[in-house]
Amino acid sequence: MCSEKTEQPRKRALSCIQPSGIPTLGNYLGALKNWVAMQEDFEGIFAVADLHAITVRQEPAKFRQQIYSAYALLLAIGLDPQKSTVFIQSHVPQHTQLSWLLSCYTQFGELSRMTQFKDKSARHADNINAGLFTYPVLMAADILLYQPDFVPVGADQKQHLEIARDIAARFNGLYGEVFRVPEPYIAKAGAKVMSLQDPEKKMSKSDENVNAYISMLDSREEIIRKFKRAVTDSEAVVRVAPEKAGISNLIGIYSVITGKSTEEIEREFDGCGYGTFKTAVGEVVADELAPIRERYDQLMKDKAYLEENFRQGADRAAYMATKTLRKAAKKIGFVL
Ligand code: ATP
Ligand code: LTN
Repeated sequence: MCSEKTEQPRKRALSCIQPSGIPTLGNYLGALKNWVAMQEDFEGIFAVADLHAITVRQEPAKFRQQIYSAYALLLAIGLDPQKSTVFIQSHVPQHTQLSWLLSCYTQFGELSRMTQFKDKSARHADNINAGLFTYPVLMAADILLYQPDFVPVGADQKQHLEIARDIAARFNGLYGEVFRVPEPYIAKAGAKVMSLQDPEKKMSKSDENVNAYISMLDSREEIIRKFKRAVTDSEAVVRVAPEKAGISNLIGIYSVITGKSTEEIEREFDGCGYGTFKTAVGEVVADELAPIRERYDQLMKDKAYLEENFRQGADRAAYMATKTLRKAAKKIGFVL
């Protein structure tokens, strides 16, 4: 007798990245690397969040290039557009449509508490636009449209994920089970990579100081040079400690890439100066990023291939998104 094999449906993971500049080592270790790892066991849905990026001014030609570039990078790190749905947010209009609906179920007060809004409005004081304020509602729509189980993000996005969960629960409370309430998936290692120039701040691709971050497309020489210039302390002992934020950050980076524990690293570099350690960190990072950069360069030469994939990705995404949007609209009472 042959026994019927019952396939468990795979759990869904969804995440997005803004095309607001070339992704950094922080984006890679905090988010992107996990997306690739999850793609085997999860049904992956990954997008370039271009609509989010215009909450700060973008120069049109450069912005267009950054969108292509972000999409190419997603494929270059190993996301397979046949296995996962990889698309560009603005190609699926259901995101903005659901965002409007959800904004009517989101309180002004809860949006006012978002730390990213407070930070960004301080940094862009001349352009505190409504989009910057309602950004978390669009992000909630990005997520809830696809009914994911998990959302893999860096630690800085935890608060945005909480509000998405609150909005979903509130909507479900009013109308019944419309949205799945997703869990954040924040890997312990690499969840917060800090700036190389100010280790109290997170590494950010929009930092004005290029020495503060490693871009995923930096050359080997640039990577090593930036690590050599990284701000540390004067003790010259390779160990993790709260008062040694700079060196602790470098140990964290070295640890995620090599898989070695903090203790192993402290032992390996016992008695070595910071110079030796910084060069070692630079080398492992350069080795990790080199093949990605090579694939990226090839992909950027083939716009037709990128276009074919992001169109297909958008079709697949729109199919899923339409179902959820219609369900939500019907519950509210719209005539469909
Ligand atoms: P910006 O720096 O322009 O504000 P960002 O890099 O914070 O943008 P995204 O590009 O949208 O924002 O981030 C993509 C993913 O990378 C998110 O999951 C975010 O949590 C993660 N991430 C961003 N910076 C870091 C960091 N320094 N360490 C770990 N993860 C990070
Ligand atoms: N807000 C995120 C990017 C983002 C996102 C999302 C992440 C937009 N939509 C949906 C996860 C799920 C950021 O700035 N890092």
